[in-house]
Amino acid sequence: MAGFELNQAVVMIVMVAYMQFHTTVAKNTHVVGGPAGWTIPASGSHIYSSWAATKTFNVGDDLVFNFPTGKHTVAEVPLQGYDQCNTTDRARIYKTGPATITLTKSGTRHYICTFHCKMGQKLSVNVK
Ligand SMILES: *[C@@H]1O[C@H](CO)[C@@H](O)[C@H](O)[C@H]1NC(C)=O
Ligand SMILES: [Cu+2]
Repeated sequence: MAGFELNQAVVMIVMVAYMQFHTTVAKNTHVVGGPAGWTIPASGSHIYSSWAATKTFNVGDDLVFNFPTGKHTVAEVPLQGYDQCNTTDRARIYKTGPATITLTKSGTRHYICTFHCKMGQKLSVNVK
């Protein structure tokens, strides 16, 4: 009987550890734009909106922007800056590629390349 209870206790401990692993460590890495990376899109920013539409972004996930340092940047900007390619109110700028950005809070986040935003190099993600 004691052995049976011990087995149950072990099973419980393993289950709790498994659940904690999945709630605290589960984090996804999203490579922006897939294999094409962070670049001037051949046919406009819909390439990045289409890419984002296929993903679910959660707090704690990472965005990886793959680009050669000096060729592009990643600036986090408010909606107005995203729409108008205006970097005045940018929150942060990343000039070294690849740039990994952790999504630390929920809501919509906007990223633009300060060189090529007007050519459609911009990304908006909705973080759950
Ligand atoms: C860019 O944004 C700033 C701050 O919101 C604003 O003052 C400025 O007029 C904007 N510039 C352009 C060209 O829209
Ligand atoms: Cu660029």
